[in-house]
Amino acid sequence: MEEKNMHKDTVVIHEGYDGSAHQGSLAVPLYQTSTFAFETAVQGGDRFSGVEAGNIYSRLGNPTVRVLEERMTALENGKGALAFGSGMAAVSTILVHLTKAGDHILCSRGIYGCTFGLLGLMNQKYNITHDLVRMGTEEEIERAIKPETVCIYIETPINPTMELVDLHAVVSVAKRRGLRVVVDNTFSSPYLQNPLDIGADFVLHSATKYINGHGDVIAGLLVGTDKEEMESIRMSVQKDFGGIISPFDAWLLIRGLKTLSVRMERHTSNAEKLIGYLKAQKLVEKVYYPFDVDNPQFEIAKRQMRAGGGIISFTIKGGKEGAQLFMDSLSLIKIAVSLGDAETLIQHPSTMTHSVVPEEERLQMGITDSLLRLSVGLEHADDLIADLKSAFAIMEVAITEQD
Ligand code: LCS
Repeated sequence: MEEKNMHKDTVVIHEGYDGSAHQGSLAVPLYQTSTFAFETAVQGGDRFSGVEAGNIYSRLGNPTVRVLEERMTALENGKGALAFGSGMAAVSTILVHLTKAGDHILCSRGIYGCTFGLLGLMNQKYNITHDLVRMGTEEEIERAIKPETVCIYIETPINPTMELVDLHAVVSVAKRRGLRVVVDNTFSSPYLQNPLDIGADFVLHSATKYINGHGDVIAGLLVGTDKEEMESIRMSVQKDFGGIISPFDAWLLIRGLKTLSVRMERHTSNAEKLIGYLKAQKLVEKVYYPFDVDNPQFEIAKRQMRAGGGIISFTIKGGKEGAQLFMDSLSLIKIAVSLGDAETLIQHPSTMTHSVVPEEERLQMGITDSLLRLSVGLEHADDLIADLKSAFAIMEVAITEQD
């Protein structure tokens, strides 16, 4: 069977690696080296000039990193991928690649806090402006486009509100107006959503999250639809800004990625059990999850995602104090930023991941002080529900005592 016809469950394990070229090693070898010795001086020159293909220096490419990049290219149905030392290095590289001073970036109404920070920096230093807009309809997107707009940058689902952006609508406007589309696919992973199939130009990931899945690496990945363009980014912005991944971290990602499909299925089934429980709690005001039947965006979710994944957001009674008391009352579930790990994590976006966003914009994004984000892990759902249950009981007692 041709590899390109294989299922994602198989691609995550086999793509881009042939052990017979590595003494039969089943695991991808770790090339933990900064540089590569040339056989002759002429060969070194030929590698630099591109006359001969081959390794030069690990900032320009590394065999272990290359396996990860090929696997990601196949997983996102792209034509080329680049691996980075963080998700933010992937975000900054693509935005630097696509823009110049004076350009404008159109963004989804919500974006990760540090992406928001980066856009502010680009504005201050290079007069590259941006707008965060609700992209509910094609008309709404059209109206926000300026003569200097060069790209549309979106997250869907949006961190941390779980609001969706209709990828078909964005792509249709972008094609009409000649704009590039970049999608941060961190929350879905390539197992649940493939924006390039819908017509986006670039997909990126904080690989720190589901791609790795084990909470022990910070990394990023960028996948594109044009092989030559990806290679030109490798030899320009990535090489010269230098935000590359280490071979060891790439090796850990290759290891983590092997279980992506089984992990995503468990994250999703656990999340589905938890939303039922959370929606029945009187201390919970609202639950946000893409595949919840009560979600007004459920139809969009079904058009562009295979399942809802492992992140649930919800608002809790009692505002900031209520949210903090609830978090402090949990014991199995850890209070931590990041997501997509085996451990279930909870965080308070308004004081944590999105605290850099000024209050007015934060509220426009839907991030109130009572919003909590739960990254549902791989534990048994009953144990998670038991932990949530005891935290709600502690809150009930606190409320009764107050009254
Ligand atoms: N994009 C999204 C959607 C993210 O959630 C994050 C990190 C990044 C990009 C940046 O990736 P990094 O450089 O950290 O690998 N999100 C985090 C979060 O929600 N909690 O902690 C980090």
